[in-house]
Amino acid sequence: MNNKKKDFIRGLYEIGAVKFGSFTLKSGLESPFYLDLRKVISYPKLHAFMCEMLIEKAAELSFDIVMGIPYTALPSAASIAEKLEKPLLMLRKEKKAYGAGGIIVGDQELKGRCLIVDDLITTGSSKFETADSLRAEGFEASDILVVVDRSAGAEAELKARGLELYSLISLDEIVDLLCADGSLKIEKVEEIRAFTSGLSAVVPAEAGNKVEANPLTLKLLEVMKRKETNLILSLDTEDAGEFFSILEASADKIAMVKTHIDIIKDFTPDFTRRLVKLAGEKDFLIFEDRKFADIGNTVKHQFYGGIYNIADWADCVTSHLIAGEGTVKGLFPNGANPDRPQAAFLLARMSSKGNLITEDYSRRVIDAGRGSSSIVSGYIGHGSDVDDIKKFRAMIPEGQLLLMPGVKLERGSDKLGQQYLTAEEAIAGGADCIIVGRGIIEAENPAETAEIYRQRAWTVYENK
Ligand code: 5BU
Repeated sequence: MNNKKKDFIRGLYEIGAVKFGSFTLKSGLESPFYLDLRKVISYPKLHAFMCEMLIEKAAELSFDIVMGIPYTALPSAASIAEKLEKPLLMLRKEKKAYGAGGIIVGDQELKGRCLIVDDLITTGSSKFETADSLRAEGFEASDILVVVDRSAGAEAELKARGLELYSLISLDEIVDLLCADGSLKIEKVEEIRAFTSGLSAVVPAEAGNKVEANPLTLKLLEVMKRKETNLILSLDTEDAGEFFSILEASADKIAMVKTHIDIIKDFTPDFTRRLVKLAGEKDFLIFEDRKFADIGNTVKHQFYGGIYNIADWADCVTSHLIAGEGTVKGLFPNGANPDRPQAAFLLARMSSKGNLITEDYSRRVIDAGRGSSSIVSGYIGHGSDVDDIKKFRAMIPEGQLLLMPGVKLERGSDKLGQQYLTAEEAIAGGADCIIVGRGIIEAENPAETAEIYRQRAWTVYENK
């Protein structure tokens, strides 16, 4: 190891950018070390030193554009671009979850071969995503320059996807030097090695991306299997008579019925009594799409009180997380009730055009839902195409479900911004269930049409 590297590693240790102990990562994994390179910009000498090393490395490579990845790497990317007189572009952090909208900050007309500059590489999975989205925008993405490579051998996987990795230092080098310096005990070194080698090179975050399915999830999966259906009928009609006439005719085809109870104009408590009775007879679950969004205390009243008394009859409900986790905690203040499986599905993405949900928001919803898996059965999501849904699905833990509205037999949209994928696309992308409303209830024969949706979705689901 050359002296520059040694000085840099010692500098990182001194400012506390490298820490050893026990840290809970976003994925839920316990890590014996923690790297926080965000601190470096606050130490001008160390930062300048790091940039100098990055510039030296970058000068050996051939590229047209420096592509900075937010946020940590942006100052160093700017420094490289300036010194080597190359244009700088930045990848937008708060990009829309999917659909239109630029992902690049800088001159939108610029295209060419870019050097992706980031602070860290761990599994490589986020780098694949970055390269894919840059390629989709018409860039040539082949070289990645990072400060620290803490990957458990992501290099081979990167190469297979046409990406070359360059780094200033590796986690092994940090550990070796600090151990030799006496800053790190040998037992800790072994713990770190065991931890990194245990990570999968491709999607290590997903190594811990697993939760135990809660009782409501298991109940739903059992109904699906028993009835061979992953169709959720969204029975959005205002008339109770029509509601039951469609439901009775289609009940054999569905795993759940989704209600908007507040649109029933002739609602009486008899409505829900009849609904629960029918659900028992015909073996389907009841899903009230209430989209709770308020503070926990208000949500508690909305769920357990009022004229609808949703908690009384709904097996599951939808909830936003915009107000924070208190919303879901307000739904189930005592956690899961072992005698009555009930759970929420969180809105991680929506199907409507122009919705304000960002990728970061979706990720945070899933992180929160993972942490409350005993009362969160999964997520509502959507996507622009099969690949987009697959990427989204990869964030969702095993043991939680993805339900997808905005589904019809053909792609399309309605006049108010609803966007439709096909049933096959939804399931091929990784949705567990499709949610279909007007595609069925406005059909000439809703029950026959429900059967078509059931067959199409179930066939793809079974083949997976
Ligand atoms: P449609 O008739 O199939 O378009 O009805 C879709 C249903 O799913 C409707 O009840 C919406 O309220 C619900 N929905 C949705 O369409 N998109 C979303 O992102 C969410 C719910 Br969340």
